[in-house]
Amino acid sequence: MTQLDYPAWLRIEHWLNVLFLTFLIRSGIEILAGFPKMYWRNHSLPGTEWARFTRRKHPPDKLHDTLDDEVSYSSLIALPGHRNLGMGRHWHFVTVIGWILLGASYWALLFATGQYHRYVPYSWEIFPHAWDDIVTYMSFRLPPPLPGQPLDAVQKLSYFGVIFLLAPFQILTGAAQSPAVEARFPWYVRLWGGRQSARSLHLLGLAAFAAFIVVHLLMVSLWGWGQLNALMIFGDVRDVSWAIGASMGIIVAILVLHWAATVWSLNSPRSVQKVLGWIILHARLGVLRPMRSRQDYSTRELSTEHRVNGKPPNSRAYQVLAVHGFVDWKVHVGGLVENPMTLDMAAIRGMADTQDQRTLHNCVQGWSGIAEWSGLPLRDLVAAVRPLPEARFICFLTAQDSGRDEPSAEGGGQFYEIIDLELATDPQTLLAYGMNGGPLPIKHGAPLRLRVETQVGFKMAKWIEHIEFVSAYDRIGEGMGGWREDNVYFDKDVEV
Ligand SMILES: Nc1nc2c(c(=O)[nH]1)N[C@H]1C(S)=C(S)[C@@H](COP(=O)(O)O)O[C@H]1N2
Ligand SMILES: [Mo]
Repeated sequence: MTQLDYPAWLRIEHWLNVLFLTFLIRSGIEILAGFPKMYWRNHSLPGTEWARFTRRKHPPDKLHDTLDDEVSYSSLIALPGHRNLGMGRHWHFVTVIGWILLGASYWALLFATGQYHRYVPYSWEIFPHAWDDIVTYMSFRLPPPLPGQPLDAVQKLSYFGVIFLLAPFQILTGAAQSPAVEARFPWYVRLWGGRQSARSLHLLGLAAFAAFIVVHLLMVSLWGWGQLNALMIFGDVRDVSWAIGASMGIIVAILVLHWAATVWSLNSPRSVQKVLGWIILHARLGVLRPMRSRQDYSTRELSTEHRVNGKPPNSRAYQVLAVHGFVDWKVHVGGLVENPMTLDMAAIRGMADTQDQRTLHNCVQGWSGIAEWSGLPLRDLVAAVRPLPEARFICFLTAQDSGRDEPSAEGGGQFYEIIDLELATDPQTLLAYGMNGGPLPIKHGAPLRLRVETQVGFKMAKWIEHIEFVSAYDRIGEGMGGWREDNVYFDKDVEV
């Protein structure tokens, strides 16, 4: 049998795992702060949460908008803390790429070197053994290791569970929260009981990881802190005091990295957004961008109440046009196109047969809802205006002025969002003018809003009045690809 020693790769990966896991946990808590309420059903209906991590309540009289749900956590638990969902997402996604690569190499090496014998149980006998071990621990004694093996039965089972069940579980429930994955494989999100159930399970997975870490540290101290540190540093027990020093050094280095990531994110979020965003973008475009939305929820699954993000335009012009159901609303479509157009709503409705789709909406904050959206497929509009070869992006300008309409938001100016022209080829990318069988309500973007079903909600501009085909966006706003990207450092291409 393989000798179950502690080869260098195992020791190195152990400490890298500490680094990645702690980054994942803190950035995950930052994401939780974006919407600190947990649900089981896709609708995330107010009042049906099974857990909440905020004490804040909202006055029921004003139009409730989900931005009001975001809370601020301390940097001690969240990366970076202080209400920075955009930064939390960047750290979570960049770390998860590293963690998945680490995990894949760990599994491969476990099997290639025979080290998997340490963790994979040989027989069902292990369960009664594990029970005996638990009883022994509870009487404050240490159980014997399994014959000829380094671990006792509960330890072996716990490591097996964490490495082969819990880690994949977190990756799979994480993937079930990606709008691109949900749009392309609606059965997959159903498998987890829906979007909110996947989110809840992901949080319970975090709780299981946290419990494992606490028990692991407790066990290491019970079994011999110095000796086990020596095994994890040098692979043998000769230099216990050096090993304790070295592992303390590694832990301090990890804490310094946490501190540096926090300070960098709080002081210079734009550069974090650019650097980490660049890494994440390439992973996304390779894996998630090719996914096309194929959603068709049943009418039974529609949410009775769909949450709202963003406050409607509070201008005289908008109010006046609303009085007559926006018959005079004009949408200018231009830029790098052969055939620019100015369309009223009747012209937009007349361009093609109305397409209806029942889809799951994912807000970046974490809530979801299902609605039926009706409108003009964006690709039909694209075909009608004929973009020039230089056109690469579509910019949606809206009638909403954030400073005027949403004074609590971090930033002002006209709300706009930019998508890659390529996203218009998705058959379910829609310019919606109807919702749930009626006209599009004002709070949901009347008279015209975008639906990009493979992306997160904030890309789907509401109250659209101008559509411009452009070759670059670096000189629009802060040059990050949209209002949210400019002002709250979200990522531009949000397939997760
Ligand atoms: N003009 C404008 N469009 C917007 C927003 C906004 O604040 N202003 N919020 C976005 C976000 S974050 C989400 S989740 C969706 C919410 O759509 P709903 O309000 O119809 O649910 O709209 C998006 N479109
Ligand atoms: Mo959102």
